Amino acid sequence: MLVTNGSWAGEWEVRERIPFHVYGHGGAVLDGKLHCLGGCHTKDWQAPGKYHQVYDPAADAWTAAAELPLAVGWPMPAVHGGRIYLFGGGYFVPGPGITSTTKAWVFDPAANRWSAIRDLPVPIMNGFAVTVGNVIYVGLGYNRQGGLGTNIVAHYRNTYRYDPARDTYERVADAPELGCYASAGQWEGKAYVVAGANIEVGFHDMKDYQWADGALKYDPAANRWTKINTPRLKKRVFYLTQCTSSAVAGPRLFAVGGMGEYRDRTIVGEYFDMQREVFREIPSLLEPRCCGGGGVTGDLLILAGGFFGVAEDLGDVCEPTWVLDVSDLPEVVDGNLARNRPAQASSEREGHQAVRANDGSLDTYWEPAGEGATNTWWKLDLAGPRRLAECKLTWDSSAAMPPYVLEVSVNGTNWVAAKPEAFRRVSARVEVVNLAGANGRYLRLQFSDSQSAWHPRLREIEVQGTEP
Ligand SMILES: [Ca+2]
Repeated sequence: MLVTNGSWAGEWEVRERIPFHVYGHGGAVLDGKLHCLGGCHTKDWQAPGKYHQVYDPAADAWTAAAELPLAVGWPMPAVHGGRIYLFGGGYFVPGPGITSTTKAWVFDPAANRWSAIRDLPVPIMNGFAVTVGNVIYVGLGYNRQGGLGTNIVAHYRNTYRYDPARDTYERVADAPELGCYASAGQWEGKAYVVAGANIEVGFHDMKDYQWADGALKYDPAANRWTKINTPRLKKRVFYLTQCTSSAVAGPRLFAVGGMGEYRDRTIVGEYFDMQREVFREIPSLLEPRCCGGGGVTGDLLILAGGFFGVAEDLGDVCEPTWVLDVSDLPEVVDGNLARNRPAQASSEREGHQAVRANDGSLDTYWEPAGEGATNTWWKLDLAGPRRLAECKLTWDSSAAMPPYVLEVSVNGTNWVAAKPEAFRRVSARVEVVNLAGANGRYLRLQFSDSQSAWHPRLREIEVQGTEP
């Protein structure tokens, strides 16, 4: 949040346009190529097609593969054993409108052919499917029996284990909450789901979607789901990475773009770190965009299709393909770059020196001398250039936090302040500041409260980042 595009070695890059621009499609990566499956080609969200469009990032070229057996939107794809499995989705029924299906298929790239597999136990669209080991977990989403919000007859917490070798489903534990518009992934044998919303209401009344937060984790060994309550940087209903389990690189599960208010699409990109179970930011999108399907091939996160437009602009289906090199995202180390580094302050009360704020102990704190906090500052030298991720501040009291700014500097002379939206209160006394890949050697806190005798007591500051 300190920096925008340009400070990253990788930036979003515009690539060849998708031939049939679609939204509400599935995204699956197979053999280094992104397959965009189905989706709607016009503003009529009840008119999905059988599109099967394949993007090869090495050639920067799109080709067509065998069309889907059924024209669907919001299906659930997963990749297993060199094939794409596609579960459910919504198809158009004359009269009632778009309707969830139980149908499921497998795509064999060598034969360029789709074949039916066993039907889902219930009709599902807009849920999730993800491969873990030799099986595929599929579930959540909803059963829509017509185009209106009132035609959604069931939202699911159901989860099924599909065994590709036996072509069978087995119901496993229910998820702890509902979810749709999801990006899913696996890490170390567990499935993770970042859903855009908890429920689907019929497209236009955004406030009723129940925005999802945090993430869901399923542990097959224990047959147990867990809700992970770590907050997102921004809650989003219609992720641009929805309907995919391929937007994953190592422990990073990407949740990019979306629309959290009616027609208010976003440029915010983030990922869920499945290893550390926190959300972190990636460079912002080039334009606000939602409702796509994407995936990661090699080092590239690819976004294709989706919907543009902000505010009163109804928007339109979008054609540009965007890629981001995600191999260069900063690694967050388990450690504290601030600990015992040189610290200074505008003043120090006896026994509460500046270095007490980064001595690794919550029992000690820095406190300035005198009363009030005007012209008060605390400064840290990280002893070399660092790529910063985030900073955690533990204060002494939950009493009204003082107005202060956190600044970063490369040279100790020119300072850049973190924006207000970078600050996140995680408990009464603890704030986390998203530094999002900023480069710097020095950190400074500047206090400006001249209204009272208040003055800061900083128990500990911890800084996460990497040493280049
Ligand atoms: Ca301390």
